[in-house]
Amino acid sequence: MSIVTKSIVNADAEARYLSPGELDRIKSFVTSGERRVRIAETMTGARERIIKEAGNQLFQKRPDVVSPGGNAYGEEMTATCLRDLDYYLRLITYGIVAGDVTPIEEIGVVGVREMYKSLGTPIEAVAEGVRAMKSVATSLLSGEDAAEAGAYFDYLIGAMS
Ligand SMILES: CCC1=C(C)/C(=C/C2=NC(=C\c3[nH]c(/C=C4\NC(=O)[C@H](C)[C@H]4CC)c(C)c3CCC(=O)O)/C(CCC(=O)O)=C2C)NC1=O
Repeated sequence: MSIVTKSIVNADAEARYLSPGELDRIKSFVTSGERRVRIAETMTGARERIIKEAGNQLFQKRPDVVSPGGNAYGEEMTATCLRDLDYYLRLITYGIVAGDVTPIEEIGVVGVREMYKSLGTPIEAVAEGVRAMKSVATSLLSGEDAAEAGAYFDYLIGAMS
């Protein structure tokens, strides 16, 4: 849910007008809209490069995950691992457009620990992959855009740590 929908739902539940604070938050959401959409466009357009380079960085840092016995060992498992990175990059673009981490949280964070535990996937290595995506993605963005996007990656990394 975006901040607009959320504020309206909350206000209507109390049959009241939007408060000055809510209008303020909506204002900053609207003013930052063009920038957030631009960031999402850049990241969406560069998704293949971001995933590929981040994957290379991850496997260099954590060769164990792609070695015999590793969770991402073998062509098929490595592809599944990169697919997970792609999932997370997609969720981050949702968050950036919504101006809110809720889509990332609801789709990709709730229950993630248990999920990776049951799959035998080391979650700290997934977080390392997200960190690598952050570094590749932010290198494609200007300073202010990089800082804005970085916050969403940081949220996800924090949720996995
Ligand atoms: C959009 C929300 C969403 C997420 C996040 C998601 C994750 C997800 N990753 C999975 C598997 C997997 N995930 C990985 C990922 C990795 N292994 C490693 O060692 C690396 C550190 C890491 C890559 C960064 C691997 C290798 C598997 C396959 C494990 C197996 O089948 O044994 C599975 C099990 C089912 C499947 O194989 O598709 C799910 C559900 N699915 C979703 O719908």
